[in-house]
Amino acid sequence: MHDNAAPDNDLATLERDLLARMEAAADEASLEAVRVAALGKQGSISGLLKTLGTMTPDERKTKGPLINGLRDRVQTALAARKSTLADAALDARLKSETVDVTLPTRSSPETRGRIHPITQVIDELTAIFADMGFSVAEGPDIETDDLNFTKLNFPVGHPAREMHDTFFFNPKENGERMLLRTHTSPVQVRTMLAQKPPIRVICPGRTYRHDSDQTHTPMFHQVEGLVIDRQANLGHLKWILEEFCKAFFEVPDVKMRFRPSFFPFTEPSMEVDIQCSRKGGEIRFGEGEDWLEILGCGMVHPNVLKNCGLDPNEFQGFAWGMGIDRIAMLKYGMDDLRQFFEADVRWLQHYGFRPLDLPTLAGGLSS
Ligand code: 2U9
Repeated sequence: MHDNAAPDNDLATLERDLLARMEAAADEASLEAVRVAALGKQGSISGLLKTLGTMTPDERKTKGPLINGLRDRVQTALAARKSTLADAALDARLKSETVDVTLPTRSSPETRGRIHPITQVIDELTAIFADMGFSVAEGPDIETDDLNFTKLNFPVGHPAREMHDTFFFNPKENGERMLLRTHTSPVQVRTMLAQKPPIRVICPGRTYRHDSDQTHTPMFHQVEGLVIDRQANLGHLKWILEEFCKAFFEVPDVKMRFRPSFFPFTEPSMEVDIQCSRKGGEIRFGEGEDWLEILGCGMVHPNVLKNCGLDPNEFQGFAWGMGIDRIAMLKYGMDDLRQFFEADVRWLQHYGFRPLDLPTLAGGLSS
């Protein structure tokens, strides 16, 4: 027998010892320590395997299978114990990390936020008029006197200018006075100056007048529409407004009433009422015998066409305007306009809209 070679009974002891340590290992880390002690670089079995090289061929013939057999059995036992420990660890984790699927989900900021009713109504208007072939035009809040008044046929010094309760800026050195636009009409003027007919635009946006009570705020929102073509007429205007009212108030039919009125920029001019019922303090559209004024409209005045570079003998058109805040209040039942602009999150939680419920004609405007 070679000096280095372990006697057979030592191999049996080593095997028993390793198997006992494997059994005693309570987790995968302790088992790994047993593996390193046996099969690592300095491990007991690795040491035995190294002695094979120093043995005589006869000795190797007898000891080789014994040592290799020991290594194989230890490796198999290690793998079996490892899998048992892994299963036990997984069981323990599954027990401690149970998920209660009945718990409510935590809402994320993008679902917790709310869309302001004005934004919602502008999105609704845009969806309705886009479906009828209109595009959306925007312009600056600070305007020139020329675009806000003069081009729209408000003669200089005319009392209609005063009726708009305009916020003026201090005059510039050249005497020109800028102002906060009193209506979105200058956007249509800009569109007519920049584009050739046919024109079909809606212009939603902020407007400003010196006025404040339950139904007026110094800043409010309007949407105006404009169609310019060779043949555009009041029949087309009536159809567009009827389709708009049905879609916006989400009713299958609505009666409308056109009353003569006056605006400097349209001739003839009309105010439009829609049919409603007011039973129990609640307004319903598309039914009842009452009327509610919702917008103004008319054929674009020939002077306005001329001022915007169009020949009134060649082109004609119609326009309308309405207060967005007012139709939002009518549709969604708020009674004080001032609350729209108080930035009170409790009000917004109540009256606001979910950010991912975008209004579409197919999917519903306000579902
Ligand atoms: C151009 C030509 C014509 C826009 C129009 C009205 C009638 C109207 C009011 C409704 C309620 C404003 O918010 S409100 O106070 N507007 O009644 N607006 S026609 O006419 C135009 C605009 C631009 C170039």
